[in-house]
Amino acid sequence: MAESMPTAVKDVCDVDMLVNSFMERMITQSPGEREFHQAVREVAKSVMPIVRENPAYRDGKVLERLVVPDRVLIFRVTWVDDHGEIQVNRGYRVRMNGAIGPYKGGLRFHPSVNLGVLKFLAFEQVLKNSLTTLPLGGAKGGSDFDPKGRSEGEVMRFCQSFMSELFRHIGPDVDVPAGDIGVGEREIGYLFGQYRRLSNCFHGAITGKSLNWGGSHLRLEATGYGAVYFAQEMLATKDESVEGKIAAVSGAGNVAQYTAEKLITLGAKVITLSDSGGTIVDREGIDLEKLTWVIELKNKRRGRISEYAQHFQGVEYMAGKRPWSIPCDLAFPSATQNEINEDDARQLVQNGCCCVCEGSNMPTTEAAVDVFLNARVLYGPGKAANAGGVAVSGLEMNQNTGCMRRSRQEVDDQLRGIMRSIHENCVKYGRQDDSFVDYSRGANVAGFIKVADAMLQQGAI
Ligand code: NDP
Ligand code: 2IT
Repeated sequence: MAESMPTAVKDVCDVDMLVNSFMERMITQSPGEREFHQAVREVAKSVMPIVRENPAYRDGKVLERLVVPDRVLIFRVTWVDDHGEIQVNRGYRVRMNGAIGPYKGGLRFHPSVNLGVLKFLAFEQVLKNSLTTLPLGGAKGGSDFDPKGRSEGEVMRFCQSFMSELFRHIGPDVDVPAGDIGVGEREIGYLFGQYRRLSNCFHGAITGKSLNWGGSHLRLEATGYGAVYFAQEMLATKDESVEGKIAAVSGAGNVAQYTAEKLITLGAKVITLSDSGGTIVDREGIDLEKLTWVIELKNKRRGRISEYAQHFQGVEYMAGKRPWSIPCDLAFPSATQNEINEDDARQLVQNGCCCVCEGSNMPTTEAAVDVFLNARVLYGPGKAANAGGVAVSGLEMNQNTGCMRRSRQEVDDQLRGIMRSIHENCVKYGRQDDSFVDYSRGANVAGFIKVADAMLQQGAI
């Protein structure tokens, strides 16, 4: 049967077989870690042809090594709530790969956090950090602590207890955490305060710090702005721009807020935001004034997005729903993983969406990615499109080392330059024979080659 197949078809079958057997082994070694398996499969499909053709990668077992963390820290976080009751959470730091620089990646505080989720995030981070052009290894950490409904005092005590263990494992040349879901400016402040107290050092062991104590201009905005810059680059390949386009954004946190702000500034009409309760649809468009209200609602009052529909007129609230049924030209998933499924993807395509740009990490399921690629939609995967956040973290690190601060304009220019170079790299490795760019493949291959080469050069470790 295989012998009568055309060479190209046989090639695809061979690669599929290699991916399947690699995945089987990998799943046996890390059972039950569903999101991690999903993230690895997506990358393995892209890079397997290169591994197969390159004996150094194959014999060096680079892919096999990449899916086993360099080290995993798991620790107990004990703290006392406002009622005097002892609470116990789990803390984690997954150091996935340190071949190209000190470990770097955010901390997530959310009840859904477990080892598998953090391994998927750390794995994505390795390739993302490689794409940024900066010398950063990949890690992720966090806790199953849920900040929702907790008082300021409880959040502070939790952060202090978490850092009381983590502080001995991090440092500016070792491992540099930052924010992610549930870890924003407030939590970074408490975490850094405790780090400084215990380590007796004031240096850049954490990024996302406030501007007046070592932070960088634009770190707060960087992920959202970077995602829009990446969308601009993708659209430019079709002589298109974001101006005048209708955009659906999911989430209402850090990434969603600054994605929306940049889109509005560039003349797009942003019509949705969401949180874990549901989606608001404002067909008039969310302007900068309304967005300032949302930022105050989410960052200060810590309220629900449903309140937007009560506060502003003519706004629909879709309880328990995500934004993807609403017709739009551009989609910016910016909340969490697996928030676009196959049906959502079909609906987006049917409604004429031409560009999907991922602010969140792995928001699109495997089947949904295939829908976008088959429909020839401009699809910017998270590890490329949301790399602006960690890139400006890298710039914060080198400003800390040099005891200096770059201007907002300088950082913005660097961020744009980095997003442009990530886009170029994706095009280089992702362009197909029909000239369609598979950005997912491009990002995976470009990110992989740099880390794989460093691993080979550093020997069997
Ligand atoms: P925030 O905590 O600031 O905001 C998260 C938003 O997503 C909230 O609106 C939250 O709603 C919603 N959300 C979280 N979990 C779920 C869920 N399970 N179902 C539905 N909605 C959910 O986090 P960020 O904005 O920082 O992060 C958003 C995404 O961007 C994540 O995937 C993160 O990994 C990624 N990212 C973040 C970067 C950063 O620098 N912060 C950098 C690169 C990527 P609710 O308040 O109801 O929970
Ligand atoms: O997913 C991510 O890239 C982040 N949460 C940011 C990591 C960082 O170190 O700034």
